[in-house]
Amino acid sequence: MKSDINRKQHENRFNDSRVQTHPCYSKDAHQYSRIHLPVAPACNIQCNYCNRKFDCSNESRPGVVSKLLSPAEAIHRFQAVKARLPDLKVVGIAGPGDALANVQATFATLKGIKAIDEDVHLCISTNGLNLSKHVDTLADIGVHHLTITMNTLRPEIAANIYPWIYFNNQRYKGIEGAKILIAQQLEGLSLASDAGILVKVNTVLLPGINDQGLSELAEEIQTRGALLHNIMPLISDPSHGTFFGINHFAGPSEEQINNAREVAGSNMPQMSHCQQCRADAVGKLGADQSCSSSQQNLPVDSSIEKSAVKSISKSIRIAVATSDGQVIDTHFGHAKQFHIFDISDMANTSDNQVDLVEIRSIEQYCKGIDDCNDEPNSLKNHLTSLKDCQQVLCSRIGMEPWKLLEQHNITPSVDYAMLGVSDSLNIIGENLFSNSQAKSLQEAC
Ligand code: CLF
Ligand code: SF4
Repeated sequence: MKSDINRKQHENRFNDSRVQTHPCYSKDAHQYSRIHLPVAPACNIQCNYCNRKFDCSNESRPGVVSKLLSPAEAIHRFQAVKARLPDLKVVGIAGPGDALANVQATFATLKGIKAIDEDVHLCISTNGLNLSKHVDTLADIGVHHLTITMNTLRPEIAANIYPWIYFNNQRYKGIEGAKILIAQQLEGLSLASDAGILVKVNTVLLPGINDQGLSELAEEIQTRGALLHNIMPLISDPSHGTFFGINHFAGPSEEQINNAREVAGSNMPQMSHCQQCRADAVGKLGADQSCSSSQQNLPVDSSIEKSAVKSISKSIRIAVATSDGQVIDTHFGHAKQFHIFDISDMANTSDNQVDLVEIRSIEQYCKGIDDCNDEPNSLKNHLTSLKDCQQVLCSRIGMEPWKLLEQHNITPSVDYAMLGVSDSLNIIGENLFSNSQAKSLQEAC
């Protein structure tokens, strides 16, 4: 359903106190600070202006990397920063991947923050692919500010920006993927607006690629209830390793940005004070105290904060064959994807940290009994794809792949078949690192 908000109503929405106290939504709210909590590592699409080594470029400058936090660490960071910055008004989740490709961590963090501070604004940024199915949860948690990055309404243009998307457990490429992404973004925008969420739309201006059609984009998002439009310049540097950077696509000049804002501005109010901040930004816009680059700005006597920045002493990478990310339910030979996790032993604490690194797609090599093929050659792709992992968890596995994995120093395991992913990884972490701590104590003696 389209929201169809007329201009007068639209203008009135800017009087909302939730707009006037959010520094991104109102230029006049510059006295308020925001914090980004980097709890969302994975992403479900590929943008040609993004290199996943760096933060999500839909809200961030490429070329800077945030240290991931678990939800518990993120909540601790918020408490420590709030004690130092009483004007902290907004908590945002803007990467380093997509907030809604990491819903467990995103929702746990937002709920935890809301439980300790009812007044703070909760804000997330997403590419929109998973938005429609999570709008109700976001509204229930109390998220009032949402950014969707939408670069075009035209699939033939989008196919040049997004080589693939990953949706409902399947990868879609080119025009097919572009159509799904655009449809999901539009539906998510309408649902979020209808739920009373203040939606901002970010658009990365890509000269020669998406500069045509900005007017129709602005008109459509206005009709569907978006409040604000933020046209941001492509930052394209070959050293960032993005597709556009390596292939020397140029970012827009100031004149091109101004023209684009003028064209889109006839339909949508334009934001012009965006700082393209990083996924762990802290402070007022334009006066950043980003966490990992200036830890000295954090209170030195805060034991909470110290635990949030504790360092990793050892880690192990594990591939999990799971269809839904919840249960280890997939036969090794039937897996079309592996969830890749890092379990880290945190120095000087008894904690382990479990982080989802990515969902890695792979060609299924066994398609049933008639096609079952345990030949070493058919496993080459699997071995190459999993070569950075030390363990594989699955529900079942044949003898031949078991032996081959072991020969490549990857330990297969069916010990956790049909058990929860998260519980299993926690148990493995405890077993591994408590043993290793005991061992290193013995060696020290
Ligand atoms: Fe962060 Fe984004 Fe929320 Fe602001 S940033 S999630 S809406 S709290 Fe703001 Fe930073 Fe620009 Fe984003 S200046 S990159 S628009
Ligand atoms: Fe990168 Fe963000 Fe695009 Fe994902 S949505 S590919 S993290 S820019």
